[in-house]
Amino acid sequence: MQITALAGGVGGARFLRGLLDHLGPTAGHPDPSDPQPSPARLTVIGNTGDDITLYGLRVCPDLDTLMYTLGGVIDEGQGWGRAGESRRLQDELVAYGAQPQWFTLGDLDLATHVVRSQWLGQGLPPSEVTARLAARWGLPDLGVRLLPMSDDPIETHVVVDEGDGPLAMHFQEWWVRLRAAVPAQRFVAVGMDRARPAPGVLEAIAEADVVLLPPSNPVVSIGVILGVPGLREALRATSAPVVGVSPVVNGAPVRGYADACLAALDLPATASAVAGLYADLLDGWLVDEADASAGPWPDQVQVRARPLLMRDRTAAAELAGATLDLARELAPRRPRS
Ligand code: FO1
Repeated sequence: MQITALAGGVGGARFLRGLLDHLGPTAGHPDPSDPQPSPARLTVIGNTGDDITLYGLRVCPDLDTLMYTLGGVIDEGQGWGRAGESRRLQDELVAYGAQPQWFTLGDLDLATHVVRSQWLGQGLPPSEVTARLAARWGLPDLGVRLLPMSDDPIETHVVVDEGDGPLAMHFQEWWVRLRAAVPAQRFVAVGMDRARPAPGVLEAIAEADVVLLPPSNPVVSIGVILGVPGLREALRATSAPVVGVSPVVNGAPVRGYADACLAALDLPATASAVAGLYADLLDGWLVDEADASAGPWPDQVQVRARPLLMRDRTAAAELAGATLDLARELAPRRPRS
């Protein structure tokens, strides 16, 4: 079974790790003399709108969170960054007064950004750089192919008004420095109009048996991925069922500030409002048991209620299994174009 998933950072990564736990080990290397592992069973299309250049280095938080989580080296407590991290380099930067100081980069994590920036500087496209980085953490051996949504630079900016009129800032400044406490008026994906899907993205959607929307932020993660020209159309046209998991439980995001992002679209933080954002492409929708009777749901979407909180890896694997069960029930689906 070929699975394709669209994913943001922590919630998406934990769900997908649960999916791999549920699926069990890959067939491994069918031919021991061939260094190539089996073909990917899971293609993850990651959000790159959160990407930022700091100290001259390209940082890709969502791709790295996916890579570190699936590769088993994530800082579990934070949900992002490397386990066993130290901060010596950042302490030096602070001592020099280098800016910004509101974004923490650990020493081990910095190596990823240094090598990524070096390879990008040598002219490799982001999709090739991502594949090289992911290979170090064994993702191909897990049957996982990690793709950026686009090789073109796209950065999410947030327009706020702190009293002096509209001001645009990078998404990370709003999310990390301001903790989304200043209301966002709107989000602008800078570069989106000229962007194309990265190589392999449209094929992974067209050739999938199942497409999953894990519990990621519907506006600044999944919403930004869906904004890449051609991607939404590909999801409407695929014959694979598209099944999503609500990132909102009982009126609050499971993690992060999805409520502040939905408010910028004049939407409440409800599983129903999030489903509405995907209405043109969604076939199945998993909501928490607390939201079982909290529609309305988009026409033709099959809704199932399950415990959605991924308290541990077992819970995440059970949730992923329930998502696949619903997808199997709905396959094959008629394209929605
Ligand atoms: N999130 C924070 O709240 N504070 C940080 O200092 C921070 C640093 C950071 C460094 C690397 C990385 O890959 C992620 C990092 N994150 C940090 C998480 C990230 O900013 C956001 O959670 C995501 O971009 C939203 O999906």
